[in-house]
Amino acid sequence: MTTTTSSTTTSLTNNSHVLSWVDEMAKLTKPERIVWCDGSDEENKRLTELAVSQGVLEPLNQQKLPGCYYSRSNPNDVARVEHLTFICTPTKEEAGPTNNWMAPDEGYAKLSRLFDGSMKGRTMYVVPYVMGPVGSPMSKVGVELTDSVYVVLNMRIMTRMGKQALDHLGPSPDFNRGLHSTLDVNPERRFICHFPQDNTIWSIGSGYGGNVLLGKKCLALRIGSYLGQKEGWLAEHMLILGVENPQGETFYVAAAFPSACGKTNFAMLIPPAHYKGWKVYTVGDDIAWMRVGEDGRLWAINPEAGYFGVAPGTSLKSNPNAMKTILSNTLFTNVAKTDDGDVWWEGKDGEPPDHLTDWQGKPWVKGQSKEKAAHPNARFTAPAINNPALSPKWNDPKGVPISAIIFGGRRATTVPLVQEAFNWTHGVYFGATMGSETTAAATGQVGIVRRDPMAMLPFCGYNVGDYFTHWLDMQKRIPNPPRIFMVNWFRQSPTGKFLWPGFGDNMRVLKWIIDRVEGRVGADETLIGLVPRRKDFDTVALDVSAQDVDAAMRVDAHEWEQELEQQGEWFEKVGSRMPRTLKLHRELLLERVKQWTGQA
Ligand code: OXD
Ligand code: MN
Repeated sequence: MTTTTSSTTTSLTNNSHVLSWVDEMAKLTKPERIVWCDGSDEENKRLTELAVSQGVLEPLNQQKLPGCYYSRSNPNDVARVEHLTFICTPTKEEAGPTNNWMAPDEGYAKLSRLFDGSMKGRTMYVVPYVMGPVGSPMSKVGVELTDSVYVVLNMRIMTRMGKQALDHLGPSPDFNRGLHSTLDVNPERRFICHFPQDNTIWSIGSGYGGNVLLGKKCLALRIGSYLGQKEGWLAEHMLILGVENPQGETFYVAAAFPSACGKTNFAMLIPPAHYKGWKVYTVGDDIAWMRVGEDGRLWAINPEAGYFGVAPGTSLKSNPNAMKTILSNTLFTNVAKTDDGDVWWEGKDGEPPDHLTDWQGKPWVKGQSKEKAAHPNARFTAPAINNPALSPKWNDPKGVPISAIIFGGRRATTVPLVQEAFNWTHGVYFGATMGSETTAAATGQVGIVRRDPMAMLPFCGYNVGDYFTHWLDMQKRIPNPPRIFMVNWFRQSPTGKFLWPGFGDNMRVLKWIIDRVEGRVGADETLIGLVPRRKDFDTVALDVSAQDVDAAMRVDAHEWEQELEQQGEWFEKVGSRMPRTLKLHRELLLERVKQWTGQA
């Protein structure tokens, strides 16, 4: 071997645990050189220029979009790969029925064979990063070793990266060990393996964000949820927002929605015009880490420092704050490009230009090209500090106190626009049974519900039954718990029309939730939860008929009978670790519903 591997020592840290691990991984992957990332502006400039010279990034129009660059991924590598994502725990039972499992020895052996020499002739970047505000006791450090300059530049936006992370870590061995190589970007040699017991992630064969920005889904959710269970806190797939009322009081809410259900839009919501003096602030758009504070409330931080958002559908109508956020220092992946170096995607404002270069680099002509110009999962990676609605507390090491937790699926039927849980157990039940309908047009089975508990189906790093138990147990730790709500923006009429307009009008639902938290309004008790009394629900200047609002809010006992039966099938799938409390809770609800419909 004739590599000119540079020294694994660095002036950035003398943490012996970091140094010896980097050394060990370099011996395995055999890079030509090792570059330690300090996170400086100078480094960002240098690496951006390098990425441009290598064709990894293309500069966009710097007058219109200063500091913005464009990247195209391999067409075989455009999304997270759930079937190639593994939880490597000593037993299969620990990973549970919703995860792919591999034994740790097998995982290390299999991936070592692939990583062996995978960085020959390449640079290994050492990327130290903090998830969460620097100096916060709620934050965690990771170090990602990667041979992708694209990953480094994205990590710089998405995390607090560089020397600050090594300073935060000090001499401690407590950091996540992330190893990533793009190898030859071949789905046959692509694996995303998590070793929760070792706080380690090995990802190979992909260059796509969710698989390779290891701080995000891999550390902040999969490993994070495991650490949360062990250490008594919650790592959740939730946005965090603050709502300020005209009196200047701010209430913070955390909300879980499945991927691609508009979390970024909700986190950046602009209230309707008549909400004078109200303001919504973004703390985070994807992930919340929540711990009990000294005051007995649940406090949340957003572990991320940027947004890795879906571009298609983002417009001045759907999300004006996002459109402002992505005007500078943003990386775009797999969107389309205009002839003057601007970006475009389906659902952006206005008519598509006559001519574009599509996400695969091919010419795209309006009215002629059949394929979409941007990939449906095209992304922007944008710094949080660009967001005009960014909360002044987003970087607060204490986090923000959570008054309400919202769960929301994408349901065409059954689930009302909003309901409040009777108690903590019922709220956990909301989360555990959350789901979205598949259209399943190909098989004709419309209305099959894919359960996505707490929106964590692809992200829970341990047995989902134990995860439910952990949620139930958290009640003991939280003397002043948040109230729990369930929302559904996606209910449809029998003819398939959406009953609720969503977007900014979701403020009306948020207002009711805040009113409940403050004890300002009562609620009607139904068999399955507490729903708004019409007089308390704001419909001023709402462009929807009263009948449609009623239909969106309706609780139909017959629909619920079917729903509760189906929830039983889901609980069966969870298997032996499904908490008895939630099973009994389902039986109780079902029994009452059956009494109502006359079936009992
Ligand atoms: C995401 C996801 O990218 O949930 O945030 O898939
Ligand atoms: Mn997400």
